[in-house]
Order: sequence, then C-alpha cells, then structure tokens
Amino acid sequence: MPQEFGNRLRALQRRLNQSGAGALLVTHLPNVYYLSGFTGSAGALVVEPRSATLFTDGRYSVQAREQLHSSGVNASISQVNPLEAAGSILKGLKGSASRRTTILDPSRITVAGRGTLSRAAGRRVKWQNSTGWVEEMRTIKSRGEITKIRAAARLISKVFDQVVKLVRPGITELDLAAEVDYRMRKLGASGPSFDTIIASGPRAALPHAQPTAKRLRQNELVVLDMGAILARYCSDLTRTVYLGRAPRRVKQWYKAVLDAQKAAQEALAIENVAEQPDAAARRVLDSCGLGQYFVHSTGHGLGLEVHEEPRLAKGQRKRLMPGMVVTIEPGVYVEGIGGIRIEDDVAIHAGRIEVLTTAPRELLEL
Ligand SMILES: [Mn+2]
Repeated sequence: MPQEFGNRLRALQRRLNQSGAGALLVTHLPNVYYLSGFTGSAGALVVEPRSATLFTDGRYSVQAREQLHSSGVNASISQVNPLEAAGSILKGLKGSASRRTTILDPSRITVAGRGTLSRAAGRRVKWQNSTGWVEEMRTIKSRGEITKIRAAARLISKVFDQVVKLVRPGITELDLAAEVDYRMRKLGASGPSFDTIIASGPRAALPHAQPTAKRLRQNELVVLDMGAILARYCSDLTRTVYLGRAPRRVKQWYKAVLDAQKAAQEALAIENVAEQPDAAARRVLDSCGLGQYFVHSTGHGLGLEVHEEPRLAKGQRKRLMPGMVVTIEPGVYVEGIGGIRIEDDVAIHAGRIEVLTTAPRELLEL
C-alpha cells in the first residue's frame, strides 16, 4: 500500500511530461493525499516531471516528513501561505514557454489564492487551466482501496442495524442522528463522510433534509442517510423505514424504488456508459408513474470523497470500468407526504459487480 503513492505520482509525472508542461499544481487536499500520503489540512503540491514538492507550514513539519517518506515527495516547510511558497518555486521554471507552464485546476483554487500564486510566481510563468487530472486517476480504485471502501460500507451497515432498533415514535431526528454519529465512531470510523440525514414524515420528501428537533410519529416514513470514513475512505448508505403498517400506496412506492435500484444495478453490471444505470432506474419509475418524483441522479463515485467521479446521471458519457465504486440510490419524493430512497455502494469488477453495503433492503415496518 505505501508504494501506491509513489506509483500514482509517477503515473501523473508521465502524463505531465507528455503534455510538455513544466509543472502541475495540486491544491485539492484529497488529491494531495492521493499522490503523496500527506493528510494535513493545509498544503499545496508542485509536481514536476522528475520531482515533487509539498509546501506546508510548521504545524506539519514532523507529520510531513513521516508521511511523505513512502512517496518520495520533498517537504518544504515555510511560514508563508503554501501557495505563496509554491509560487516562488514555480518562478524558477526554466526553458521554453511550454516548460515554463504550470497546469492548475481552476475549480480547486480560490480567486484570492490564484492572486497570491500569480504575484509570487512573477510574469515569466505561464498558466494553463486543466481540470480533473488526479480525479480521473482516482475513479479507478486499486484492490487495496476497494478493501477499505468495503470495510467502511460494512461499518455503516452495522451502524444502521444498531440504530434501526431505536427508530420509534417520540425520538427526535437529531437524537437519532447523534446515535448514528456516536456509533460509527465506536466502531472505528474517524467520523461521518457527510452530515447524517434523518428525515421523517413530510420532511422525508426533502432529499437532503437536515435533522431537526421534530419527533418521529406513528404512520410516517423515515429516511436515514449516513456514511462513515474509515481509513480515509467513505461509505454512503440510505434506508427508508415506515413506523407502523405501511399503507398500500407506500408499499407500491417502495417496491418501485427497489425495482429501480435493481434495474440500475443490472445495468451497471452489463453496460459500460455512466448514463445507462440512471436511464434504467428512470425507466422503472416512469413505468410506475413516479418518474416526476425522482428528482436527483442515480448515483456517484465514492472513495476518498463521498461524492466523486463518475456521476451516474443523464447525459454522462464516461466509461464504466472495473475498479470504479459508485452508489446506486434512486428515490421518490412526494411533497407534503414523504419520500423513499434506497442507497447501496457497489464496486465494479471485471465481469461482475459487488454490493458492498449489507443492511436489509426490504421495507421495514417498525
Ligand atoms: Mn449518496
């Protein structure tokens, strides 16, 4: 595993060298970690064809030395803003205009940061905007990475199994969310991969509801959407339960969402374009007259971040490939009544898929 950082860095350096540019600046911290192993909360990585340097501050001098050991990245500790320090090194790029070019991802830097960089680097440096070099590499997970995501998925499934026992009329959404967060840490997670969602009754119709002081009541749908970070990798799980005996209409909706999820998973196993699982889920919900209530995309990549490439959505032409890990999470949301979402994490292997989350999928009537 440790040599993985160095291997990724070398792959990126080959691409950089082919591009003819002199350097690539990495400012997005999950990308910095992916290439170097550095986990600090401040830093910028300058990758050149034959070397790489992490710029960070004095808080991280010991940590940087330890963590960069396996990737071979140099550490540069300074008192100034890492972008200012990186800019002064880039100022030293020599040679043709192309060798004096630094590639950076404009979606990963603030306007202020971009200004700092330009002032520090001076006039001779050329800048080229290009997005997604590292994100693209990150879409294909190694076996070691999939093992970590699997462990995070199992962990969050366990949390669901524990917390579902507490779902009853009278408990508040906030109380349940606190139980989710507490239990995932007790099981070894470093924290939630996003703010835990507990949404009950009409609030379940809001796909990204925040938990409130509202108490759960009899005859309500409850959406529980939770994810854990374990060994830096994320999981993401949603289940919807009903408090009491579900009416026929709710059972029909639930079955439609579950069928849509199955159809999307089947498409994921046999198709190879990112929009196809989404289209499959949408076809099922359309045929049940529920298409208008499915207001988000079918899934997203999962890894060091809880939302990453590829997106399983309309118009996404990205190729699905072994090593990708995605969520499959169709839902229906009916204003004033409630919502249903069922979400699992799925790894794509050569010729098959593997569902990593294990919580029960049938409708639980509690
Ligand atoms: Mn999700």
